[in-house]
Amino acid sequence: MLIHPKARYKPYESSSGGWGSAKSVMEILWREQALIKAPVALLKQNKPGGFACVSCAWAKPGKPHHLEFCENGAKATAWELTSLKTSPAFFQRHTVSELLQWPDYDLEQHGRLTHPLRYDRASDKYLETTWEEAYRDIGTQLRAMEPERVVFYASGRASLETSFMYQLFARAYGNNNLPDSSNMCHESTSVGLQESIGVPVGTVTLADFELTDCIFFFGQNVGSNSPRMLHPLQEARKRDVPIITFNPLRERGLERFVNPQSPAEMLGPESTVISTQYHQVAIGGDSAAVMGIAKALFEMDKAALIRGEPAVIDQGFIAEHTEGFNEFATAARSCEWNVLEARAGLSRSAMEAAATVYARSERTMFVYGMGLTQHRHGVENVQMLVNLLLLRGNIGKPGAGICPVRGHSNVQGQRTVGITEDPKKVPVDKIEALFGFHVPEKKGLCTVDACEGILDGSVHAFIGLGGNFLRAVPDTSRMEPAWQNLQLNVQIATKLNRTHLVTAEQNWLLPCLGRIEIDRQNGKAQAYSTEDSTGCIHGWWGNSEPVSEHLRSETAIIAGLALATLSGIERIDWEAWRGNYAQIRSAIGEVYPEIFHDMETRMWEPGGFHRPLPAAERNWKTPSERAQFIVPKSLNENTDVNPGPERRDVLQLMTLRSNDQFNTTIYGYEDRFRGISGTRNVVFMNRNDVVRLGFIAGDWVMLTTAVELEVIREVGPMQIVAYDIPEGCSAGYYPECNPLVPLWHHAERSKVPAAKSVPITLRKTQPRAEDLERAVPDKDQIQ
Ligand SMILES: Nc1nc2c(c(=O)[nH]1)N[C@H]1C(S)=C(S)[C@@H](COP(=O)(O)OP(=O)(O)OC[C@H]3O[C@@H](n4cnc5c(=O)[nH]c(N)nc54)[C@H](O)[C@@H]3O)O[C@H]1N2
Ligand SMILES: Nc1nc2c(c(=O)[nH]1)N[C@H]1C(S)=C(S)[C@@H](COP(=O)(O)OP(=O)(O)OC[C@H]3O[C@@H](n4cnc5c(=O)[nH]c(N)nc54)[C@H](O)[C@@H]3O)O[C@H]1N2
Ligand SMILES: [Mo]
Repeated sequence: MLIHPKARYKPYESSSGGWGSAKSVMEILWREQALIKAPVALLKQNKPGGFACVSCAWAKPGKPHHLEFCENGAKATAWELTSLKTSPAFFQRHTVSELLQWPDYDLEQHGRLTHPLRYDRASDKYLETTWEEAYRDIGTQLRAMEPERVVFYASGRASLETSFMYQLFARAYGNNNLPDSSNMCHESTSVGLQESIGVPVGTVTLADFELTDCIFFFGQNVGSNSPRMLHPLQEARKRDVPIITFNPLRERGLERFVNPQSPAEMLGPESTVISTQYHQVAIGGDSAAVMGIAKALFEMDKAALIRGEPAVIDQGFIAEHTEGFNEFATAARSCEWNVLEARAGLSRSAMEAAATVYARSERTMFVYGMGLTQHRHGVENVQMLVNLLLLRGNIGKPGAGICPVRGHSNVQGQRTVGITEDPKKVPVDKIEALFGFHVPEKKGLCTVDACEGILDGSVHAFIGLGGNFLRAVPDTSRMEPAWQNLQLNVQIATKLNRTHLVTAEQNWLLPCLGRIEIDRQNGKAQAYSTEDSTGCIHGWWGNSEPVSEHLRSETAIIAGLALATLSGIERIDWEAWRGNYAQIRSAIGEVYPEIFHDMETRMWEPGGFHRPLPAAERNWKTPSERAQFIVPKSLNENTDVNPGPERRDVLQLMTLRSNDQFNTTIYGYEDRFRGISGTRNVVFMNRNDVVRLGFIAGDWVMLTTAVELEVIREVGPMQIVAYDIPEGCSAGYYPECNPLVPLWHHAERSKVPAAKSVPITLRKTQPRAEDLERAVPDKDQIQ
């Protein structure tokens, strides 16, 4: 186990990137004992002929940098190529009950899973099994179940080939129960953009970054979560492109950047200022802020017309391409500045400053992440961005558009090839004609629905294609006991995590190859493909020897399960597909010819091939065939959990990633840019709130959800860190804070858990012995 360094809080003074980044990479290579394999692999990361980074979904350029990876991509590679192993001998030494006490970090840090395992209740241990036994027994059990009671979850990593097979497996088995991590992430984007501009994905590509003259950034922590994007941002800044950021926290990566791959920058004093305006919007205040900017634009437009100057609002574009403008204009004009100021937590001048720069630019793009989507009004937040872009014709021209920054490296691609609970979003006719089985009409379960089904006992079995479902979902303290009533828990995974340890009646742990490993089928190395955040589809090869000869590829595992489960009436040659992935790609091309025709050659184009994006050509696939202005129902976040103005003890909590984690995978206890070291048990608060609520920085507190008090939702002890965050707002780490998020508190329509706006109260408590040993609040923390 990790010996925790002393916990420490010290504000970070340097830029993002830079020497801190280089040091952090070396540390993890050392710890994972991956110093030999990983550096060789890193040279091939995100390169033609190499492999797609297993970390984020950011675009891969056609002409890559010498080292096309970032600090966190390097950590992800080291994490996967580790020499450490979690073998059957490990499970002989530790019971599952014992492992349940281990923190997430320790579980994964122990290394890669090496053998297929079956849980044995008598000894409370995972025991080695064979692939034949696993397929046979799981198949027998699935055949005996009602298909509607089985869930097929996918975390967003698996390749297009694997994902395509997986959704066919679920549908041929008899359901559309295909929740995926996107249900907790950018589903608000898929719903919002589809309605507004007729595509479920962003319209921006890397080429647009070279042409843009203004970038707005909402609720995305680029320095930690998509650091490779700092390169195009830095380039844009060198061209003097303004970058206007909206984020409650002052995130280091959005402030200054030193390119760790540039010797001149590493040795010199210069760093690039990233954000030219930084607006610390209140949590959930973005729609109000954007409405304020729109209102300012209307006022500027009116003034310009009176002075005989060029218009600010692009009436020509609006008349030709949009619908709903008048309603939106009326709504924006009728908003009161004082209401907008209160909701956004920003001054009118701040909103006007942003509007002024926006009005000056010709080609603006809006970039955003979880700070917008994971709210009660996540869908409307996304649509508000579109409204503002449409006012100046900023969709469908070079250098402009909307850019959701996706999470998992193939999460967007999984949707493209059919991983969705909604059969209306897949070409049912083609699937039925080609594969000879009936696709169930009934809508399946998304993530929140699946959780409800687990809680009410209607879901009986769970298959996980990667991920750590039980840690990632909301309301984890309620979910874990209910999970134990499942009859079957099958997890295809690379490393051990908590979802494998909270046991159902029957549990199987099926270890798979990672993306960086060579996947040989019938003696031949297989290529595979993924789609990045900008809709580009790339082919890849793994290039490291697998850590264990007992691993199977995800594709082979799904074929094995399908062969053991399905009746055989479907015309899918699982054996042939498993032996040659080109055949899967050819089937994908037949089901989705507009996107994937000639994929076998096109996926090797430098930078990948771009999927058709009608909105980027101003071809609007909406019912009205126009881009839609959509007036939000409310500018008030959290209409479902609003504690009321009299509850001054309630803070809004956002749950965030540190710089040392990939989702529930914890690489370490350093959140360098936020100055946190050695711990994750902290809550960030405004200094005035700390004092006003009767605490001092460094105090230990329990956090409790401030609604539905009959259900106890509590985490802690957490240590208070006084931080530069707006009053009334607070922040803690995901997944530690997930028990605080009520399952029903999710975005309307997209059902993305509202993990960024949880009302909480704090209660002073005593630290545990192990907390005390580590906790040393900095002196400057104590008022
Ligand atoms: N290294 C690393 N990379 C990752 C991941 C990882 O865990 N580690 N995860 C991957 C995945 S799956 C995803 S989805 C992405 C997530 O990447 P992000 O979208 O950056 O997600 P978060 O870390 O949750 O942080 C969201 C940001 O939103 C801000 N924020 C919170 N609430 C609000 C709000 O109401 N308004 C505004 N304007 N801002 C707000 C927070 O301060 C924070 O800076 O990254 C992907 N890449
Ligand atoms: N409170 C709160 N909750 C959140 C969020 C938040 O911001 N706040 N963010 C949400 C978001 S955006 C997301 S995307 C979800 C993430 O939810 P998930 O995708 O379910 O979780 P991960 O942590 O990415 O999954 C990690 C596990 O994946 C397995 N794994 C890694 N690589 C591979 C592989 O190549 N193949 C296979 N088969 N398995 C692999 C490993 O066993 C590892 O333990 O969490 C969501 N939950
Ligand atoms: Mo995500």
